[in-house]
Amino acid sequence: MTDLPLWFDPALLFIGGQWSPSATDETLPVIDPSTGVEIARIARGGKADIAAAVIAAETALAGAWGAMPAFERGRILSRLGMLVLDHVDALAEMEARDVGKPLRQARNDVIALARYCEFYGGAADKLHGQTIPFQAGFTVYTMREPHGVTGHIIPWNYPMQILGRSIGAALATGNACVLKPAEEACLTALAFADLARQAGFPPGALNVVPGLGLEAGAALTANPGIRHLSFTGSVATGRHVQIAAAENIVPVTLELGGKSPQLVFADADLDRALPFLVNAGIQNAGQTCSAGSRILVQRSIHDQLAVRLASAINALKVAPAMDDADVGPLVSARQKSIVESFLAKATPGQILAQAPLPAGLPRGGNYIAPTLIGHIPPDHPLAQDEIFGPVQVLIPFDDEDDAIRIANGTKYGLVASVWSADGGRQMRLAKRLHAGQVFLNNYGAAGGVELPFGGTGHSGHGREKGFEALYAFTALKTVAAWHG
Ligand code: TXE
Repeated sequence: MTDLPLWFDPALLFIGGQWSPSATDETLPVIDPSTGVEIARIARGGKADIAAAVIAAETALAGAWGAMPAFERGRILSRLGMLVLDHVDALAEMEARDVGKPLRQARNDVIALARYCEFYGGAADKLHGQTIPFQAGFTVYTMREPHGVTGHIIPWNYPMQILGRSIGAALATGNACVLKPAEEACLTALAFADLARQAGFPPGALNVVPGLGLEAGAALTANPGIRHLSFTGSVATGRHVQIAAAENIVPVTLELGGKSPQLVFADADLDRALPFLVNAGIQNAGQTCSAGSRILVQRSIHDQLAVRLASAINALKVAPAMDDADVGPLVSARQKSIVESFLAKATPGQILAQAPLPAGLPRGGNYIAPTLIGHIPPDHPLAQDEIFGPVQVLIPFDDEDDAIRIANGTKYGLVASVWSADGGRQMRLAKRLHAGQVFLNNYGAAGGVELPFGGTGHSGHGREKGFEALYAFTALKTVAAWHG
């Protein structure tokens, strides 16, 4: 059925180092978002498969994986990074066809996945405990231990990057992982599992169970063998995950997206800012948790920036993922209808720009015209809610206080940027912005795997990426020895 560059059977689960059908033998379709055509089938994992994966992970921890020294874990992870790079073309095409991501952007995700493997591979043997000065007669020290079996539920927007940051840190610290990829995006997760096998991870260290959220996902969050949960996705599902984690008293890391502001002051270098302002909103067709999807602009340059943004948005090219244009289709017909229902909230006068969709796009694809919206108050739903499509909103502000009031005036707090030549202002605003990451005269720092990432408020809690993630995936033990 498929002409995808697959070297494994995507209709199988990866549990305990083996490929097998789901317990029910059921499968789900893989739909190419660029065309609407079914291109493969994946397994529909469920409760029994999750239970088997958790047992496989526990077995790994009780055996070779649990006994493996940190440097060796790191060496295998680094080797996995090399294998990912060796497969860059196949992985990029697989991802582009699976989720509709333009090929170049898919390729960037492969490189990022390799970087996570390198970074966490190198960090595996550098996570040290401390000695603590204490009373006479005692020696006290701390050590960091893996939680045990960790559960990972990831979305479809950046499958490889999110998998890399979560699984990379968990494996580096010696946990055994059960991964439930999003039903819309399983191919690269399965490919990663096979590359992990090739790199030398023992059976059960990494298990991948595709399936639906309400089936495999819910079963994973409820399984009492899971000792840590990490979730990236919607606020609504994140709430379910946190409740399930509470039932079993396990720590949970939640990354739930946002409505991140970009603050543009009159003294900003607009030539530098413009490509970032646009790209932070339309990259991956706007389906980015950290999308800079609210552009707040100082009133004196509002009209000037509106004109420049409109012409940049109007010039964007939309095309099927493999044609590698600026913007591809949205991941699914469901996501397209979510974005359309947001766009229906704008009056014609509020649409400042809309790139034309070219004639001849495949009829079954989930294409949305990149759009710039303005003349809306900061409390408008388009300025408050995560749209998750190629839609930018432009809102004026008067001064720093006004900018902060608007910027911090949503339920989210993931990322923010400040565009200004004034160093004092940059420092003041970096302190006052409610966000887990603040970028000064840039946006996203090219995705740096080294940089801790996570949100406040409804954007979630806990930190991923960088060294911080290693702390999250370990429990600290204090040993107090009395020796007189
Ligand atoms: O997300 P879900 P959806 C936002 C974005 C988007 C909206 C809906 O605004 O429009 O969410 O997307 C699994 N127990 N983000 O419906 O449901 C599911 O199988 C356990 C932002 O796709 O959160 C998938 O693997 N798991 C976000 C994952 O959760 C469950 C990225 C995400 O799906 C489950 C994606 C359950 N009950 C969407 N229900 C970001 N932060 O970047 C679903 N899942």
